[in-house]
Amino acid sequence: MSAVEVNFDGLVGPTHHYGGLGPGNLASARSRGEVSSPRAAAMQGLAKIKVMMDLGVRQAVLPPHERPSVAALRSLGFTGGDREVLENAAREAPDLLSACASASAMWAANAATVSAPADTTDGRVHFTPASFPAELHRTLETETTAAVLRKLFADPTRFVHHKALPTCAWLSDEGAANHMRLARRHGEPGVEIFVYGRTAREDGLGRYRARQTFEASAAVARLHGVRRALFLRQSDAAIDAGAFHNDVVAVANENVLLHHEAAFADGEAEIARIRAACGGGLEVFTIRAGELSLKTAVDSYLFNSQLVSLPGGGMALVCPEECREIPAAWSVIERLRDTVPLREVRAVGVRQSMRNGGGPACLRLRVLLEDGGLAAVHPGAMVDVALLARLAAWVERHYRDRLSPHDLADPQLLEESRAALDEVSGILGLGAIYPFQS
Ligand code: SUG
Repeated sequence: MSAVEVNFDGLVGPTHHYGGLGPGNLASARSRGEVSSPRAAAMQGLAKIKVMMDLGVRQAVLPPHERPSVAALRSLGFTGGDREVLENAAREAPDLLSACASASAMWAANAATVSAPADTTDGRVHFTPASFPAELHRTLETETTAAVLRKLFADPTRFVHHKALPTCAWLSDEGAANHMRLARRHGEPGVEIFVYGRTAREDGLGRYRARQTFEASAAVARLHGVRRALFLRQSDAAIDAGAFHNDVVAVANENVLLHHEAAFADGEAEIARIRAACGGGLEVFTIRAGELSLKTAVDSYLFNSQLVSLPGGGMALVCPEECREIPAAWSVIERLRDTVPLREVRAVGVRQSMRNGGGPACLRLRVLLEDGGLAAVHPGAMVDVALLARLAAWVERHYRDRLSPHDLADPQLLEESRAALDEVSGILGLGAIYPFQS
């Protein structure tokens, strides 16, 4: 089977702000309360998409979600008209307002876990939207994500959509940020690696509570009918250093695994298990703490680079700009150039997202599709140069240049946001997908 990878990037929404909402996410905690620029954030996301397209990688987009979610605030007991709901929430519970206004759906790597057709027993692509029981702002994403994925991947002969796992601490699931795939090539059967931080009965042992449970990972693997699934435990040291998702300390593509030596609980033993499961041809690049400390790995987000296959062969590493500014990170990349078959290295500036703990890889959901599957994807979401230009003009028209958490109660922001979303659902040909449109 031949297959291509399509990267579905989350479009940054008009309410992008710094709420300090991400547990164990050091950048998010540090940025809390700062003034954001939704326009710059959205443009940086589009610029990254352009870099990927120039490399020959297929790109698609996922729309932002409706924020602030007045419906969510109402479900928390705020009453009256929209303006009143926002005002009361801002006065009585500003953190709830921030959560209900978060543009976090931009981090599409968390939208769902996706299994490749070559890995599943029925040969279809399987999707399970993430449930995020640990964070209010993220659990609000699940319903819209599920609806959007069903629209984009509508053909039941090729795509299977599972319901998100029950929203409870035992089944804490944060999607593809804790999921990797290794195979000789995209189209060949592979090993899907599910990385978890704790088991259901553990309370989270370290400084930060692990976000993914083994039980959630195992349930997703079962639902998807993954033939060869491997479950690895994240190290507490990595979680405590700020690796709240596995994709902060490891990245995989085809037959290449790049990881920090402290990424997994049993270090060498876990790598041996991966080698045994994958058989020959696997290339593992272990970055030692002596070369790059865990702290510097988290500061630079080196492992949150996108490692992608190029159409002409070889791979590209699309890293955050921050890697260029941190000498230890850049020298790792320089060394990898000579060892991993890296034909291209590109540094992208996604600083607005990085300040909330979202690097290049967080902003995209990888979907492997065989040829027929690619043709079956909703065409309106596939990005070409014309769509990219339309999206840039749309951002310019609708997005604010500055936003502070105090602005979230501004009823005008709600209006602006709805106008922007109404237009983008039309641009992407998605029809009515938002509650305010019905
Ligand atoms: O879940 N940040 C996100 C970042 C997600 C990054 N994704 C991956 N690693 N794949 C999170 O912690 C911060 C929002 C705020 O503070 O306003 C936030 O939710």
